Amino acid sequence: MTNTDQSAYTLYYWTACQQFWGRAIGVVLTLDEAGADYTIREPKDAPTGEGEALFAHFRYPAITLPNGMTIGQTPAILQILGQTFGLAGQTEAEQFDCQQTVLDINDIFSDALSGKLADKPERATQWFELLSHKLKDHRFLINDAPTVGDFHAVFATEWVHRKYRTDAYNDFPALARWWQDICAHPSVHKMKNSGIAMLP
Ligand SMILES: N[C@@H](CCC(=O)N[C@@H](CS)C(=O)NCC(=O)O)C(=O)O
Repeated sequence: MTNTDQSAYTLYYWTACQQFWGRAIGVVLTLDEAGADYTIREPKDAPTGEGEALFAHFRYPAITLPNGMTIGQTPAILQILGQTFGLAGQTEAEQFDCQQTVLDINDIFSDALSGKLADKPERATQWFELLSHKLKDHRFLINDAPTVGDFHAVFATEWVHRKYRTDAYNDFPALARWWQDICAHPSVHKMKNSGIAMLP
């Protein structure tokens, strides 16, 4: 990360990620993994031109890309960055899988946040079985290296632990192994030891 306004990417998120990483977790991990040149600023600093106002510029993260466009919606941002940096699968099949996986993960996050996982543990089991299946033949969710799917899953898992169960993956050995591996991955290890809270 740099602190100049000349960065190729400018991410806008609450507190400029000085107090918590929150929904920016996957985006920041992706930028770090790629070694991208980026700055994080507060939402009040986001562009307010006509185009930006049209995409409901009150929910963040949003990111200004090197081409000058400012984009919102976390899964869309992850998709763009993943494609740009080769962190969204290598083969066509992996890339398609990665697109679905990011949205699956987003649903798991929503179910955790809304209390649906706690209300219906069988739903949690279905999700965790699906993720375990994705891990059947490789170390991370799409292949043997982390992708935007894994980085977004760090965010979702933090919410699963907070709103459902801290031992949620204990009955799912592949998922428990994945969590250990992704937490030991350098960009994730750095974030989790940053002194900044993962969630608000
Ligand atoms: N669908 C959007 C939702 C973004 C969102 O709700 N962000 C929250 C912070 S994590 C926010 O900015 N909330 C402020 C508000 O809703 O006014 C995404 O996935 O990025």
